[in-house]
Amino acid sequence: LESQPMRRGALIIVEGLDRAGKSSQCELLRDQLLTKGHAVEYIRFPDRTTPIGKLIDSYLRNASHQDDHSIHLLFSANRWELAKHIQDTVANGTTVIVDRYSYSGAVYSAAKANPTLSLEWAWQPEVGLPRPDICLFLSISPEEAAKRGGFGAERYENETMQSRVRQLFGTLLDRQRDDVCVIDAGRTVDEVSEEIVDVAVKCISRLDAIGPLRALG
Ligand code: Z5A
Ligand code: MG
Repeated sequence: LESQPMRRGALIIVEGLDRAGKSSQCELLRDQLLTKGHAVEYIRFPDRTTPIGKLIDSYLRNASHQDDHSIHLLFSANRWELAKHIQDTVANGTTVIVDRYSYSGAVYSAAKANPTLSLEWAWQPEVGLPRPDICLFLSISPEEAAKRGGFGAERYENETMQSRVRQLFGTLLDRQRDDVCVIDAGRTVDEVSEEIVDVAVKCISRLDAIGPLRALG
């Protein structure tokens, strides 16, 4: 019997504003892909379980202070510590779904309007990380997001940050537009999920044309 060559998994990033439904949709996508017979792993950033992740968690809960550049590099380091795992998992045929990634990383830090922390500066530590085969950006209006509950108690959950984040996401996603698919996340959970599963399945079927996992530039 001739053995089939091993097909790699896809790297699917889910991004978006607060309360856009990223985590809900990542779980639904994982379940749908599993039902269709794909091997899937779901990871989220920040990964608050690692030693670096614990520093990030403390910072986000306002339990500790960090210099803006320093915390930015910790968020990035939190991705680098999982980069090899993502590469190996994808190479072994498992599709990896990631809840927030470098896009959130660059945008939230740049939204602080620190004069020495531009979007360009913030993107640099992300260069070389595994590049998504597709980045699904869950787009939602401030009005629609507000209907899903008020701001939480974490550091960036306020109006000023959120409106800057919205604007910066626009700039960054335009620059990375080859990888991005914008999803209208203001619809019902099921409507959004149906489109996401459809885009993800198409992405998985295109992997032969894409070739091996690429790196962010
Ligand atoms: N951050 C950073 O600064 N740098 C980085 O590198 C990274 C992150 C990776 C914590 O992230 C903070 O870290 C975040 C960015 C920063 N700061 N802020 N602000 P996080 O991912 O841990 O944050 P989160 O609290 O888990 O996610 P979220 O954005 O607030 O929510 P979500 O995952 O997009 O949504 P959800 O939890 O799936 O749903 C929210 C609610 O809406 C929930 O009650 C759902 O039941 C409801 N929902 C979901 N979908 C729908 C629809 N379609 N209709 C109606 N209601 C819905
Ligand atoms: Mg979430």
